[in-house]
Amino acid sequence: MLKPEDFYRVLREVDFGPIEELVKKAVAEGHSAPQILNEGLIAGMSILGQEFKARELWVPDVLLAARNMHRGIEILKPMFSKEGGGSKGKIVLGTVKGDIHDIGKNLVSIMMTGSGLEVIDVGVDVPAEKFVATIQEHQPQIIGLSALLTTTMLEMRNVVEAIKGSSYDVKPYVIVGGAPVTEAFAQEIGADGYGPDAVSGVEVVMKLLKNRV
Ligand code: B12
Repeated sequence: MLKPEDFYRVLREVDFGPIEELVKKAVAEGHSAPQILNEGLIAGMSILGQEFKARELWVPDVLLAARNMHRGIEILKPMFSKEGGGSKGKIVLGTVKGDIHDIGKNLVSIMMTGSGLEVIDVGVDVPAEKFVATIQEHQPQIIGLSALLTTTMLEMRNVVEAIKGSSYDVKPYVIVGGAPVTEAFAQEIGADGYGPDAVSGVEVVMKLLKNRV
C-alpha cells in the first residue's frame, strides 16, 4: 500500500534525494507506474493543494513540490514509454495563455508518447496564434489544451475559435483537460473531446483518430 503522506513529505523537501529514493523504493516493491503516479505522487500533491488553498503553504513551497514532482515523473517515464514503432498520429500539446501549470500537461505528454503518438509540446502560457502557427507548420491531427485556473480555462474558447476559423489541409480535432475543465464545458466551447486524466486523454485521442480513417 502506498501512503500519500509519504509522497507529500518528500514533495516538500529541498533536495531531490528523498523523492528519488521513495519512487525507486515503490518501483522495487513492485508497484506499477500508474499506481505510483496516482496513489503516490498525485495523491501527495493533492494534500499539498489543499494546504495551498487553506493558505497554510505559499507559492515557493508549491514550486519546490512541482520540481520534485517532475523529478519523480522522470524516473517513471521509461516505464510508460515501452511501446515503440511508428507514430499512430501527431498531437500538439500546450497550456493556454495566462497559465503556467504544466505538471498535468507533461503527464499527458508522457502517456501519449508511451501510446505511440508523436507529441509536439509547445509549452505553457501559449497564445491562440501560436497554436494556429504550430498547426500550420506541423499538420497534426489533434490539439490538446490544458488549463488549471478557472480564469484561464475561458481562454480555451478563444483557441478553439481561432483553430476552427483558420484554414489547414486537414482541420485538427481539439481536446481539452485540466482540473477545472468538464465534459459540459468542453461541449459548450465546441471542443471535440475531453479527458479528466492523462489515460482517458489517450483513449479520447485514439477514438478520434479512428473516426478520421
Ligand atoms: C503545482 C501548482 C502550482 C505551481 C505550478 C508549477 C508547474 N510547473 O506546474 C505554481 C506555484 C507555479 C502555481 C501557481 C499558481 N497557482 Co497553482 N496549483 C498547483 C497545484 C498545487 C497542483 C497542480 C498540479 O500540478 N496537479 C497535479 C496534476 C497531475 O494534475 P492536473 O494538472 O489536474 O492534470 C491532470 C488532469 O487535469 C488531466 N489534464 C491536465 N491537462 C490536460 C490536458 C488534456 C488535453 C487532457 C486530455 C487532460 C489533461 O490530466 C492530468 C493527469 O492526470 C494546484 C492544486 C491542485 N491540487 O490541483 C494549484 C492550483 C491549480 N493553483 C491555483 C492558483 C490560484 C495559482 C496562482 C494564481 C497562485 C498565485 N496566487 O499566484 C498561480 C497562477 C500562476 C499562473 N499564471 O498559472 C488554484 C486555482 C484556483 C482556480 N480555481 O482557478 C489551485 C487549484 C490551488 C487552490 N486550491 O487554490 N500553482
